[in-house]
Amino acid sequence: MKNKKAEGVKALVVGLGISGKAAVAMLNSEGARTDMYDARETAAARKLADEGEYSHISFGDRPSSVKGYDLVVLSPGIPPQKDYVKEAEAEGAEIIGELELAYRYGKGRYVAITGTNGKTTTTSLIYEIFKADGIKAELAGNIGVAVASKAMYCDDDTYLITECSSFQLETTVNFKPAVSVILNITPDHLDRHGSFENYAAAKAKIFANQTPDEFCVYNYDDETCRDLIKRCRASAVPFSIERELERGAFVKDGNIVLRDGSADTVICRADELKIPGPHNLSNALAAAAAAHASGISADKIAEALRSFRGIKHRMQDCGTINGVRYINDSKGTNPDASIHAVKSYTNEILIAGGYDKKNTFNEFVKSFDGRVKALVLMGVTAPAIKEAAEKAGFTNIYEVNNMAEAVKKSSELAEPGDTVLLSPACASWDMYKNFEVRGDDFIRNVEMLKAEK
Ligand code: UMA
Repeated sequence: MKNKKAEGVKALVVGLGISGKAAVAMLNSEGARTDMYDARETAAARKLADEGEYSHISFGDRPSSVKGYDLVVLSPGIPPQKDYVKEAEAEGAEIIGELELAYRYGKGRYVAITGTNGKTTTTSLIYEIFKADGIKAELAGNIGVAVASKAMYCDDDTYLITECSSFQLETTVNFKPAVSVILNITPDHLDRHGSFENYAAAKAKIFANQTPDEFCVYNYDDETCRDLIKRCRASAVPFSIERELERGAFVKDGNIVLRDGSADTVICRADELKIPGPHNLSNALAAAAAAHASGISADKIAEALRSFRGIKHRMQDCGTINGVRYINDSKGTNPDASIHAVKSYTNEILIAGGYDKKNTFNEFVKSFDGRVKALVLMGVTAPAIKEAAEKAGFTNIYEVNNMAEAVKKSSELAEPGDTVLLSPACASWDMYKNFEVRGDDFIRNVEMLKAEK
């Protein structure tokens, strides 16, 4: 009979979305007694409670009780600073997140990827490389798949290629990936973490438990990454699009090169990549270094790098109408991500604005630099972006109420040869459930425009 690792454990799972549901399933299969709580009473949560063998479910401002738990498992969207979480801790509960739970009670080896931007692209690319080599691998994490839902069913030889957000890393304790990757760290989620230092510290937890027989791939071009890595005990593998390195991944004579000791291995030409922009070259170097550290051969890495076409909602080409290209970069959920997108095109009609994460927009507006012809704004941050743009001398600004108006206005403003770019520089949560729904709304409106023309 299966040895149940959580036999006798009394647990509370907080949040019943993608992560919470998987956490409940894992805890129950490992023999824990699991209570559940969600601020919102939804039909789905009710169904969970009615159909399962769960002990207790509560809804509302706080769980009905926080006493008597050994373990409280937080969904990533729940800040550990919440009063009731602190109270549960004071009552003796250990507080962890769903990633830590999956690591403790599940199986698999982890390649864990974090960074402010490029996580999803790099995670997908690493996954494609592993697949090209015939290695058992699963995509997991912030990419939209609860880690527990994969770690529960896989075997010890399966690689869990896991996208890790700062929210997920913040609540880890023992998490120890075989390979960690830090892509870049620029201000984001400051409303949740309180300061840039706290945010960077959450990201650094990705390598906190690693030892010299494991690898940490990091961006040598990013000062914060270089700084953080001083605290890392894993074997550090830098990558750079700016310089040749003594060790690691970089570009030499137009080739992507991996240097290991004195040996250089050419992977492929940088211009063979199908994903645009310098940031994607950086992502490709990170993926190549992570795959190489996992023992994958140069030709398999090259095969996947050459064929990878990118993913939905990240600078996704939605087609050309009357000579105007429409690009969906709904995943541009912070200024830095959108700066990369803005810098990848010219003659742009830019659609931006959304949920207020307390980011500033001065750098974002600076990146317009002759590339952006008109700015179409929507969402809560529209006034803040407008103010930053006007301060920088950019005045061709239009405010709209929704995506339909944004796409319509942009199509009226655009001339053949222009690019209409949705890259909001903000999360979507003021108007949408998530960035995918926002991107789908953009695509739907572009499709309607196509049908009209
Ligand atoms: N809830 C509460 N109290 C709160 C907040 C939320 O009870 O104070 C409840 C909600 O009512 C809801 C549930 O918690 O029922 C949602 O939990 P969640 O917000 O943690 O979301 P999940 O559905 O579990 O999805 C999470 C990640 N969401 C967040 O980090 C906000 C998903 O990342 C991730 O794909 C998924 O786990 C699987 O790992 C999304 C995201 O926006 C894409 N991530 C941020 C980003 O990329 O910038 C970090």
